[in-house]
Amino acid sequence: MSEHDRGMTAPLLSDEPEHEPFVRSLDALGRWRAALEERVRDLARFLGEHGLLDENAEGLLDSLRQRLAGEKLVVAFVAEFSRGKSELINAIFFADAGRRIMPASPGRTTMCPVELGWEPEDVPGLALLPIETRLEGASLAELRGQPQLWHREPIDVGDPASFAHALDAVRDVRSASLDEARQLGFWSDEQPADNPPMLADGQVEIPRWRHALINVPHPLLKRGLVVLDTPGLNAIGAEPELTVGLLPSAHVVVFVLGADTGVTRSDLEIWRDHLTSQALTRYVVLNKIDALVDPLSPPEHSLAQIAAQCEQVARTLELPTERVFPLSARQALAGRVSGDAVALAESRLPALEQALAQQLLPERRTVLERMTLDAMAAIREQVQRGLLDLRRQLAEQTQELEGLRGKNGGKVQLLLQRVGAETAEFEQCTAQIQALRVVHARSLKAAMTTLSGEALRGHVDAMIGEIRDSFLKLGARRSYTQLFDALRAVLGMAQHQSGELRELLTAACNRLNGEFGFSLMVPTEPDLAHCRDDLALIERNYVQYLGLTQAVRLAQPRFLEQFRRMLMSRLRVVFEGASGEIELWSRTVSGQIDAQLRERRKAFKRRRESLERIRAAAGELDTRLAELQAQDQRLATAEVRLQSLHDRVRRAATRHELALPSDFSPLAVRPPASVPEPAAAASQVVTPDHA
Ligand SMILES: Nc1nc2c(ncn2[C@@H]2O[C@H](COP(=O)(O)OP(=O)(O)OP(=O)(O)O)[C@@H](O)[C@H]2O)c(=O)[nH]1
Ligand SMILES: [Mg+2]
Repeated sequence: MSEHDRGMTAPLLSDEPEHEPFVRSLDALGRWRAALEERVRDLARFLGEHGLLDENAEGLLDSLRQRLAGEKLVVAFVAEFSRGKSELINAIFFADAGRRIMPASPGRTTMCPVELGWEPEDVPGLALLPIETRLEGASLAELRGQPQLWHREPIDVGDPASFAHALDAVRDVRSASLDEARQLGFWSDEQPADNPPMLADGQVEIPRWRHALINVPHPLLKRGLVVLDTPGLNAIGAEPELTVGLLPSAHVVVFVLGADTGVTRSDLEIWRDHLTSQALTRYVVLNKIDALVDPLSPPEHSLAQIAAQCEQVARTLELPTERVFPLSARQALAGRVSGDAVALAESRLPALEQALAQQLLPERRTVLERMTLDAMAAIREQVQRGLLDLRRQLAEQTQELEGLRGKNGGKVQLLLQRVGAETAEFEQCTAQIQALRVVHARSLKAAMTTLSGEALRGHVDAMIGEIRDSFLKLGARRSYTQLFDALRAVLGMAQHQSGELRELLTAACNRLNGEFGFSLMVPTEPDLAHCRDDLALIERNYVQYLGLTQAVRLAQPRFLEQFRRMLMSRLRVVFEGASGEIELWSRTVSGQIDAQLRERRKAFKRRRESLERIRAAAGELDTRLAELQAQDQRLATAEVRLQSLHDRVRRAATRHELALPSDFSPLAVRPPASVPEPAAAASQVVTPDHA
């Protein structure tokens, strides 16, 4: 059946998500995140309304909410040409459209990486980055922020036929002169085997686009899933960005093989060159098992053949057999579209979906849960301290006023003098605080310089220089290892500097607490161990580009430059993260000082004002005391409410019903479009918390 001859059979992207296993589990994760995000928002709003949200806690809550709401889950499909990646994506994600959405039939090769996702700020549509942008050397990440460079086409999401038609653009090619093809990286005189065939007029065919972004409000994409469809090997080789940038940042890679071809040499090359990193969660699909069915042999025969082939694949790729999924994407798509449960079961796609649902989502959840609980603990401590401080001041003031009952005007005058003297005494702290600020800023700056972008660039450029100059690129691997040793030392240095800063701050704060009655507390400096882990991960991820077999590519200035940019952008994230943590931590201390200073001054002012009012009218005393009591009551209520808001966040975070829906069955099949399915399981997973 061709792409365009099928009518609209079901609404695409209906808000009621299709209840396939993977869909349901992802949906549950999405709901869990949304519920949690809402609880965090409640808490933030409450803290804000009660003036309990200092800058630091606000930053913490903001970034937590952003990650809960916005973090993407990237699943990449990688393979040699024509193994069935696009068809597999259709079967898993777009069967509810009732037709084939991604182009996937003979001769309809995907020519550029295609990223499917949903950004609600943008309209549904297709954005295509022209291939010529490669000449400028800017990385994809940089170009994402430049909308004027992208060619845009809106998509009518209500119409699957026009949606599928728009996606045809990912197959676009154009002809180019040999020179241009060379410059764009599609023609290599050294490795002619991968070159595109030459046309009659001496030109060659190259992809028209460098990257395609498809923005559609698909139920899964709306919940933060990003699907990456990649073109075959040739294009992978020509687009270092894909392998250096996009694949390492994917959370899961699905590597597709064809049962009709087995593991070919070029399949193995892709696997070895790009997918051996231990950091990736990898699944292998042995697609097209329908091709192994021989009508003349008994079915057991082809089953045994499939099993044997899986064993073989697992051995060759050095993976456990459980990670190899034999299936037929074509049969699965057909089965889903026609509502044929038997065909879907025979396709064996549900086993892959089950594995993705069961292993992947709980993993992501654990990461987010830990992050939320950590943030809650930090905020709890800060806010609690602020509240305690406020209540203590109220108690002191109440006590002072209680002492005034039945006293005469002279006594009030005396108290006013005492407040004046105490204020003056207290204000002596400002000189000390000022001096502390100067030393603090200086030490912080030293740590920031250690971790700065310039320092990082210096190290990376030195390595690139060494590689560029090294004869036959023999020393590339060594320069690379040295770079990471140097970067580890940099992190160690920053850790040491922040330790020193903590000692300095602790001593100063203890003095302020002792002399002026502050209740300052310096939290432990951030532990940069996880940054070292990130560094190790990047090191492992990219080392494969420096082997001897890569010498030819390393010799290309364009590749080396892109490699440098990619490495810089990944390392920058780690270093900026580390320096951000140190800065935030150090701000909690200066923030505390500012806040307590402000509060204390306010308290002195309040004391003075209430005494003055009492002096003016004796009857004020009782009113004032009642006011103080009411204020304290409000704070006490806030404390209780805060506790319950916190508990709600924690409960929402640790809800463990995210397991698969109870009626999960790997053989679940989409019912025909006309039969409404109860929106059961997913909504039971996270019931709104009205506590
Ligand atoms: N028999 C059979 N053919 C399949 C199956 N899945 C895909 N195909 C066919 O294999 C060919 C390639 O499928 P695609 O999905 O376009 O493959 P791809 O990996 O995206 O290929 P490129 O975009 O060229 O890299 C098409 O003709 C599909 O119809 C399957 O499960 N069984
Ligand atoms: Mg394809």
